[in-house]
Amino acid sequence: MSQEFFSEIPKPKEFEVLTKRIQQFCEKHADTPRIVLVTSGGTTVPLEKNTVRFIDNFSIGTRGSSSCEYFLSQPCTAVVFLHRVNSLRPFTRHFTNTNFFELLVPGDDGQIMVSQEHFPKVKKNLERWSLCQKDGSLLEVPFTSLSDYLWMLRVCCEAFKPLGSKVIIYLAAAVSDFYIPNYEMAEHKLQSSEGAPDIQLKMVPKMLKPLVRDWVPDAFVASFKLETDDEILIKKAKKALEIYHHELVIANLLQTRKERVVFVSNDAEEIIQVSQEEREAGTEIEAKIVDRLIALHQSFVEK
Ligand code: 9Z3
Repeated sequence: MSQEFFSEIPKPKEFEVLTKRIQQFCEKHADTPRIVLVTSGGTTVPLEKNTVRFIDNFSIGTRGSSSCEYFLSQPCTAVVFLHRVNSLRPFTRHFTNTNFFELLVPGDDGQIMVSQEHFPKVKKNLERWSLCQKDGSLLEVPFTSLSDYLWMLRVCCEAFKPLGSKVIIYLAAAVSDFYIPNYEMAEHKLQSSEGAPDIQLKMVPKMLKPLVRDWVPDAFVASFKLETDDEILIKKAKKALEIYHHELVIANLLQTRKERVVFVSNDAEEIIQVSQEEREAGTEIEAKIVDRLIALHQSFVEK
């Protein structure tokens, strides 16, 4: 089924280049004790092949980019960060609400310096980012559309397969459930003069199935379940575990996703939360999520 589906969706423009980079990253990290794939941000569903309009969702990649940082702060860990273009990225995410020029001050001798106010934060994040560049522990892979995302997800997983149980797949991206197949998509911009388009969306097959069963059968797979209705959240998380047989579903509500998640596994339901005071003191829920996940992965590997 998934094979057939892939033949209906276009490959990303830079497919070969990105695939090579991912394969080289995996070769380089063949002996690194822990390898993580973090997916982040929302996927677009284009309405035209020469895309002017597309369907999108709310996700800006806070969960993915911050989790990525916390994974990288663990010892002996390398991360592939599969992210939506222009969504939040590790280390630079701390500056997205700051006007770029406010970070800088012109010096007397024509030099440009970082403002005193922002200096500690810039220094800290620049140092952490530079370290990742130097030791090659972070590979950032961009996507925009649903089809880009699915192709690159499969490539990443297939490259990770030989690395076995030391792999963590952390699926935080908000992925569309609907798409327009290539053969039904207009070539050029839809014309308003022709009236409102009658577009029939199709269901995207659930990729978690081939992912868990075929692409990375030995990896620790953590998917996220997002709902807006508290009544059905845990039920649906359990259902996902039953169907896909992976290790963990992290259940979150749109409205409270920054304060509370529930780790749903075969033998437990565990609430992870940050209090108002903790948040005000700068604790992010992703720090706790990643800490707990690392512990679960450790016992998974030992088993
Ligand atoms: C999540 O549930 C993430 O936690 C969020 C993070 C997308 C809510 P932000 O980017 O948001 O920090 O603003 N991701 C998974 C969402 C999803 O598409 N899950 C599918 C589902 O619920 C299953 S894989 O059916």
